[in-house]
Amino acid sequence: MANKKTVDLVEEKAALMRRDVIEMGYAAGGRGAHFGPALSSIEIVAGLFFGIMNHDPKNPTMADRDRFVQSKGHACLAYYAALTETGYITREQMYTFKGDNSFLAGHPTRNMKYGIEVTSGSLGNGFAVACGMAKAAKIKSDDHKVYCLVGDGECNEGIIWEAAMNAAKYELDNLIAIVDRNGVQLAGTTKDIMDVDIEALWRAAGWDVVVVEGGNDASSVLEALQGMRDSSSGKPHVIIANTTKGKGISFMEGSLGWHARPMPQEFYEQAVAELENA
Ligand SMILES: Cc1ncc(C[n+]2csc(CCOP(=O)(O)OP(=O)(O)O)c2C)c(N)n1
Repeated sequence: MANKKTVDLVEEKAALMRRDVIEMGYAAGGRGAHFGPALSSIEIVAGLFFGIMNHDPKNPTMADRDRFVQSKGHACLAYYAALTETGYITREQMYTFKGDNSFLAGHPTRNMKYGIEVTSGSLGNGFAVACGMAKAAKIKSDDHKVYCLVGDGECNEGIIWEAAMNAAKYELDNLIAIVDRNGVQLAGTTKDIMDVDIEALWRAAGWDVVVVEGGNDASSVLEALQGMRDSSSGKPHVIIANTTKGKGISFMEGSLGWHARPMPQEFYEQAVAELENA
């Protein structure tokens, strides 16, 4: 069981991060933002930054820090919200999202000063980089972990399986992937686009697999993350977290239309009201 104090902290931070996602995305105006993909992953990202990872916002390059790679880079609003709430970036910087000359682009761009480990956004690539980082840690006998957030649609990418098999071959048990299984991609549901049993695929690739039914429940997510962090199975680990795309905003939940788009004022006001009354 996850410690109650940690669960409470992650829930509190998750609520703040949801508000940050809405604020940043709205401030981006006509440039739009990926709302649904960020909101489904909030408890996973909050759980990592506030409950699991060894990291220090005052020392982003600390040698033994755990690494976070957001392979589903289009969901960067969740990442930037975590960087804001932990103190890697200021609120003022947060509001520059997608602005001219901002370092907070529409997909994460490596910037170690502010805790952004890996450039990502071309789906699958971040995961392959994470596998390489875990292998590098093994070579150097470093004992930090590498956590990598992947989308369920992203699991359709060939590079995922090439890298996954490689990670199993090299027994990268310092690598923990979390699949945000929200069931909705860019142009359809994951079932419609490619109806495959990803649990079986990860197992066949040689990974330890755990499925979390409550992927938007802080306690369930923390328990799974702790279990994988403490496991010494000799295999890389994957948590398949069943989540809801757009979680927390009624008109975004399960919606293809809110994968990515601008947010008109009336929707912003409704979203803020819903979060304030949650
Ligand atoms: C290699 C590559 N192909 C296509 C895209 C365009 N794209 C951006 S998000 C997305 C859907 C991703 O779906 P999923 O992994 O399920 O993540 P979710 O948005 O549901 O969180 C696609 C196809 C991309 N970023 N990279």
